[in-house]
Amino acid sequence: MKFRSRITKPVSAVLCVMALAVGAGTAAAAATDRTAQSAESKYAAQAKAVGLSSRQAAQLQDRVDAQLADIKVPAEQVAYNEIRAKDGSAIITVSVPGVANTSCTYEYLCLWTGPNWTDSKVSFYQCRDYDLNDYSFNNDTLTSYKNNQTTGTVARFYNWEGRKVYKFGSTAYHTEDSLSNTPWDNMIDIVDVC
Ligand SMILES: [Ca+2]
Repeated sequence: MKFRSRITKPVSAVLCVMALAVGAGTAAAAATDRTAQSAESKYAAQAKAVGLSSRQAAQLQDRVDAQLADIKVPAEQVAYNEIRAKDGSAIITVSVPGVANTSCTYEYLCLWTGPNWTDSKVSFYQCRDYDLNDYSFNNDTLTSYKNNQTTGTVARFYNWEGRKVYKFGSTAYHTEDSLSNTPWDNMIDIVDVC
């Protein structure tokens, strides 16, 4: 007991100071909480609008959170199933059961992990190399894509074999419903968008 009380006092003094510090930060924290809450309720309303139950919406939000944690570039959630790279270079769309997500915005190169433009999707905009793994679109999972960039724009697809190895190209407008018809299904690691 003696040992315990000897350390308890300084510890409680520290806790007291910490509590004061927390108190000072409370107003700012509350404001942040309110912002987060209103975003959460906005996304929950969007999920409800496409027919998801509260439980499904919560499960989807968990998946969005997991993908946000997995993305290696600065990014933020911008819709109930959508994450955007803060530099505008990419949009990640989390798949929603029962909600078709086969579209590809004009001037984007869109990739999907599933055949026929299903499952996880990422849309790239900038003319540069993208390492798929940086965008929570795991390496070796690309199966379908749409190249909806301006007509004639060429996207190039690479496998990592100790170095970047070119596998195939795609000239807009062009779509591939399944790479399982090719030698390159679940292989690509790097895409040079344009
Ligand atoms: Ca690979």
